[in-house]
Amino acid sequence: MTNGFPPGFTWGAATASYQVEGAVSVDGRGPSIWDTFAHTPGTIADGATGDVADDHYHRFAEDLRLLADLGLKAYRFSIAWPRIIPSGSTVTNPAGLAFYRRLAETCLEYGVTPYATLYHWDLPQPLEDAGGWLVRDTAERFRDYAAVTHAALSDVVKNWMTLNEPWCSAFLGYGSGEHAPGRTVGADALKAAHHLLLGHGLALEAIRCPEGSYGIALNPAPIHAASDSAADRDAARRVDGLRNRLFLEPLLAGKYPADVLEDTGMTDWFAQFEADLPVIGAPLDFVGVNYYCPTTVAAPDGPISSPGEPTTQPGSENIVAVDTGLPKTQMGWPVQASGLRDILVSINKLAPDLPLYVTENGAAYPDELTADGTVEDHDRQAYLEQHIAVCRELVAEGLPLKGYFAWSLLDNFEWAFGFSRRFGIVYVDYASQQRIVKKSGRWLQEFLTS
Ligand code: IFM
Repeated sequence: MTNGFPPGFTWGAATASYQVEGAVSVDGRGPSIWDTFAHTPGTIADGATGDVADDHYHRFAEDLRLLADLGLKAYRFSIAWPRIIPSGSTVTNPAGLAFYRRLAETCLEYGVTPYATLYHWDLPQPLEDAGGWLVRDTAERFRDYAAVTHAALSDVVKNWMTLNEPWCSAFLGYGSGEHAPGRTVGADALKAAHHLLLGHGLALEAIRCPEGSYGIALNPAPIHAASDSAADRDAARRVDGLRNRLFLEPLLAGKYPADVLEDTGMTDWFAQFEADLPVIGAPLDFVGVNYYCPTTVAAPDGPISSPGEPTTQPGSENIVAVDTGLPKTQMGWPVQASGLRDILVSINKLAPDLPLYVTENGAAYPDELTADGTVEDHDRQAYLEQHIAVCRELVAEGLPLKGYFAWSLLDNFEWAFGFSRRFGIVYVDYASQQRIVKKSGRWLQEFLTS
């Protein structure tokens, strides 16, 4: 037992391609929707782009050394589709595959198990130009990309995730427009969600082999009603439907939640695609949970819906998030570790024997590099301690929780927030690209090695 965790429990840290790699025009990489979006004025808080980011493309060996020194035994990274198939379809770029082979081989050299995610949001721009996740063809192209990538790397990478947080791709990308590609039609978010899930299912069909382990990383969150009133409880049902059940039910129970399709006026649209449900709901080897915070919601005073607004809540546009007084991270996200328990237990109820991983967990705080070169991020350490304690309790209770990945190994490009939010257990000085292990990283190291 390591600090109350069984010996086989996986400890890792995670990153994602566009957030850390940089080198956006190197070795034949094509443009992704995030290149286009970040270069569009007004989209990113500090006007930043991922052009250089952490320069992980060139520094991955140093970063992996650091990860291994921290006592971590697994690295969750994502593969950039536009490095592998720059135009999105047909022509494969051997240099892209070679990069991820070097990355995976370096992991193995350092005793670190690679966990690869095939899609952490960098859709090749030509596919967005052809309709993006609003068209079925993108799901099919994703299957082809997954097949080529898996065939080339499955001797060195055994753990695969198809998608990262399809809720974000669909609802932030196509509903609210806060993320690439920046589209803002509520109903489109649901269409995108279906094509993402279909892409997941088709990819799984194409890559699954007995030696590998295959899953998906979701970002479910507990949704609480602000009061016991029927209106607030209905608001919570609606938001829970969009955030959680729209993804968990087709994946784990083979059906879409009827109430969500009804609330959003999408019942007829989804009815055309019933035949996709067995593909989407094919058995998984694990589900990854990216957990940050719970949400509490209340019904609006007026009408629940204002169609036509940019929104992450189609059919429930006017539902409001309520501040319950919990401490918050720099993202404004309330800190409540028991939410991790709630979400893991609820997934376990849907799929009792399915192995679960916490594939992301962490917090942004305004870190300061002190004059003596340290980052004393007590809040982040406390956040990690509290959430890891919940994992320990759940494992002791017999929940099939198999691993925990901190988000993130490195400070990085936090999407619409640019570099203004730091989630790393390792500080990155973006000007010099120097890496400095934060106090939270040292704490984790001690926790894992003591
Ligand atoms: O940085 C993101 C990551 O890309 C996906 N999950 C949430 C993180 C923090 O916002």
